[in-house]
Amino acid sequence: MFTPDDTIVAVATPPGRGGLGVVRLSGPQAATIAGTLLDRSEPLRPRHATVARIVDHTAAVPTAVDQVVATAFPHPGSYTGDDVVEISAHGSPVLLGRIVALACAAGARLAEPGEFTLRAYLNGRLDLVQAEAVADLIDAVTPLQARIAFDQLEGTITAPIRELDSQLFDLIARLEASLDFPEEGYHFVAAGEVAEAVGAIRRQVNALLNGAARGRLIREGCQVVIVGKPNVGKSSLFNQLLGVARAIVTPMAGTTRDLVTDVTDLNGLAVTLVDSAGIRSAGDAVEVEGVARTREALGVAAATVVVVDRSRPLDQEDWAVLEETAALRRLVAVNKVDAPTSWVRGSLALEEETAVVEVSARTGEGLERLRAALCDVLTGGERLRDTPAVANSRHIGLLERGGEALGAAEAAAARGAAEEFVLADLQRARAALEELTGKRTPDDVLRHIFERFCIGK
Ligand SMILES: Nc1nc2c(ncn2[C@@H]2O[C@H](COP(=O)(O)OP(=O)(O)OP(=O)(O)O)[C@@H](O)[C@H]2O)c(=O)[nH]1
Ligand SMILES: [Mg+2]
Repeated sequence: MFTPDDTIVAVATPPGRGGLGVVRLSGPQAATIAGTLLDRSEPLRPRHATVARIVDHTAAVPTAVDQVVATAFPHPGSYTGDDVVEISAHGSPVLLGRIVALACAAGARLAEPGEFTLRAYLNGRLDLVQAEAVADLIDAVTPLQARIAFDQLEGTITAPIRELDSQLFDLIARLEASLDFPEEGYHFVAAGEVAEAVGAIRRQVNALLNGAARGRLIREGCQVVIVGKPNVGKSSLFNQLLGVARAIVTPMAGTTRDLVTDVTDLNGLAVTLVDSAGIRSAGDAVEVEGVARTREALGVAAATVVVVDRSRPLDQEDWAVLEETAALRRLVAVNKVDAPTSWVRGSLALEEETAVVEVSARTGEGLERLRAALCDVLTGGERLRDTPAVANSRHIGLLERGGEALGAAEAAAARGAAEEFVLADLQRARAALEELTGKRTPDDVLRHIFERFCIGK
């Protein structure tokens, strides 16, 4: 995986047909290989879009394959930090495949998934946090996810970590100097000063972790299950929230028998909505299995929407569902408010803090309120627009590890422990930060991170 000396090639645009498709070459031979594919005698002018033809010289009679625009980006000022040539061809998988094959015949190797970004990291164009941001940006399904990923690419983590690392480095150097010249009895840094300096760094690490839980929720998305007794309008509500008629809706109780899932953008959160079989004790074998699956989904969901029908009296089955979900993070949707009312809201007898929203899955009334209330339940009421810096569990784990080591160093310094002890904790903190940015990251972690990419990225 870590062989940066050869020249790699891949289609950089998604599979399928389009107006354009881009083939990317990266490595020391990129310009030479592109030269053998293009019908031009002189080399490509750096950073200039050049119209040219791709010619297949491996055929018995050289044949033109496509008209393209080729751009050369000499090292080190390219995406990967290698010499790069990008060839914009017409977006046909047949053509693009042929161009890649011709590049391979001329000496290139097919790129592994994520290898372009891996090279950018190995060549120091991006640190590890930024390389991960590229993957997140490509994978984003909501604009908010894309924004957090782009901020991360722009350095919301990289810049403060670099600053913290240099503060740590300075402190470690002064402590080591004090250790190296003990006989002078001179300390390059006073004991009280050490505790204070470490405390300042620790607080900066903690500040980065502010909103980390919300960041993770935005980045990873979450699952929300819609439950209720049969026929209350779960599937209707599910379809409304998705904006498409995904699940079957009928007037018969027991319509939905299996879990139906789909992803929706809930005010910026990527929420996997799960429509479930109505919870009731009677029913055939299929329904029993459906209810078992509903209970399983309830176990892993971040939140639950309990649907009740206001056009019919509440009954034992409603109470059973309300009781079963009482300990979960939930919201109660009082559905069918367009129909004549059969009971008043107070009849639910819920504790004060449970969010109750009146909706009509038929008319769409109250749907925006339901979305907002669900978002509040998921985020604990924190505003999603204030985007947190940290969203990735790897980053959160390492920052916590760093913060913990700094806390230990601070405590050791405060009680006047020998420099060696303080230093050991500071080195641990520094190692955590260096693993975060990839200055010192084990190969298996790197492999795991770059596996997420697909070919051409
Ligand atoms: N008047 C009115 N009828 C609704 C509303 N929501 C759903 N219905 C009707 O209620 C019936 C049941 O709706 P579904 O969405 O299938 O209910 P469900 O909870 O998924 O039912 P099961 O899958 O059988 O558990 C259908 O006839 C819907 O048209 C609403 O807001 N107002
Ligand atoms: Mg249903």
